[in-house]
Amino acid sequence: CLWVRNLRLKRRLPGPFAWPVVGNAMQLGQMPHITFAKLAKKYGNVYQIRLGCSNVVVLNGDRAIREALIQHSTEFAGRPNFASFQAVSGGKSMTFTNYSKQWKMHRKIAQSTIRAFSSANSQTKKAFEQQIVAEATELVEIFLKLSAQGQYFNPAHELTVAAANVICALCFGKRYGHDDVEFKALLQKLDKFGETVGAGSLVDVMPWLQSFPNPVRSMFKNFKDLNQEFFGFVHNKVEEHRETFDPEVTRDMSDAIIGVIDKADSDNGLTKGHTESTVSDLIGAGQDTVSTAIHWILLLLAKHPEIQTKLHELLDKVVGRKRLPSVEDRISLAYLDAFIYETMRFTSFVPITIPHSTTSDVTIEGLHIPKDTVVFINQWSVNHDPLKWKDPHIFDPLRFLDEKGSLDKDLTNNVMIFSAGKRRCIGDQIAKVEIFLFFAILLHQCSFEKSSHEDLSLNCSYGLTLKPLNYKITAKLRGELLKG
Ligand code: HEM
Ligand code: HJJ
Repeated sequence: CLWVRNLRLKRRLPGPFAWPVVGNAMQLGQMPHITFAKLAKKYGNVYQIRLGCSNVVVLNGDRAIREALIQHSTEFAGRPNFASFQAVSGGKSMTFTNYSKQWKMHRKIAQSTIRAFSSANSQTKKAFEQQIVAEATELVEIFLKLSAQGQYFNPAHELTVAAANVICALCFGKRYGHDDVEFKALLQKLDKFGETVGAGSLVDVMPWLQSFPNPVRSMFKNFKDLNQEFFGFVHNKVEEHRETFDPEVTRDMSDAIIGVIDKADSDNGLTKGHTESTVSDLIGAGQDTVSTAIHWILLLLAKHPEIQTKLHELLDKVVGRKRLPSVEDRISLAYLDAFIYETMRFTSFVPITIPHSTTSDVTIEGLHIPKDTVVFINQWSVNHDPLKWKDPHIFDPLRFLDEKGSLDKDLTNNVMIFSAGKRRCIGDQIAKVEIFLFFAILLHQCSFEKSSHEDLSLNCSYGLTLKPLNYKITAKLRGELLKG
């Protein structure tokens, strides 16, 4: 009977030949998501590779990924027990923790905290938007300073500070100046976070590399150090909040989380360390993703001046020159949203999700995957599937607009960058508001240009997020400077 079952279920997973010791690690290349999409053409959308001592199943394309993450949501909701994941937030991160009853509780708390401070009522909504406007207008001034006498600059650091300030204002009720050297240095170190936890990183799959000096071991040591420093920073801030905590007055997200985790009467297993870890997950995610999105937007604006001109004309028609754009203008600015969706699709700047693992045996597209298998979800392959998108390699925001100039919701829903299912991003709503407002205000106030003798390249560094490599632009003020 067992024998019959094995015959029926165990169609071996397809995949490339794996070398002894390293497996397929040497074949991943600079951009693993592109290699994975190429392998899918040969082996199908579900196949297995070997990285060091881990078997990894790679899922590609809309159908296989949705079958896994939505139809089999619980089976694919796990995270692998990687050593690097243990180094994040004192091992108590919600994001880097395997599926469990306690994790479900933790995620609910993080989700409802985000909702409470961004969209729960008109007052929190307004305060959140106001914070973004303040950061965006300050960013405009800084960009104009950096562009004095037609100079060219790289916006990366200023964008991280601006995005970090929005999420720090929500979490701590405090923002940091662009000239705060300690804060800037901390953020600069965090820049390397994604290289270690991104899919295909060798830190977790070749444990023997930890026993003698080599680049992978230094990467892991740096990763542990930066997490300790960042967690220490968040811990100090949360401690200050504990000392001045008043159950009657919830000042910010830290207070709210202290209120539900530190002071919980139910025995949910969550401890004080989970309070800090919730805050560091939110700040870590909030500064990295939103700044990367705007970084790509500025690069693509400078690369496509004809599109930028159209966007300027639209902003001047809908908003005028007497006030700044606001979220209320969003429905009339569908072309801006189309540009944002096309940036997310085209760059797929989170090309592969955070690694998943299976929580039990599961069958996908007729293929059996055992419990505790590492799973990579290739979002890039969904966004570049030629059967789904016409000329996927071409940047064209208009693909998202219908004849009436409205956003085509069926199409925008097909862009996969926030993942799907039980591990779907919980910051997608605030991210979209932030990106829209930053983009609209920067563009309303400035035009962005590349240097005439330089063709902007789309080269980027690989990690959890893809970041553009050192390009330079200049900002020119359009008309009068407005304040938030
Ligand atoms: C997880 C994308 C912004 C909080 C994720 C994941 C992706 C993602 C791909 C992994 C999902 C998976 O493993 O299947 C993005 C993108 C963003 C963005 C593209 C911006 C454009 C944010 C923001 C926050 C946030 C602003 C919060 C302030 C989280 C959290 C998780 C997560 C807490 C972990 C969920 C879990 O493991 O259960 N995000 N994110 N994200 N994101 Fe985002
Ligand atoms: C981080 C980027 C970090 C933590 C956690 C503790 C919630 C980036 C994508 C999704 C976000 C998923 C989450 C990550 C939180 C980051 C992340 C970074 C420091 C952190 C795709 O992860 O630059 O620094 O400290």
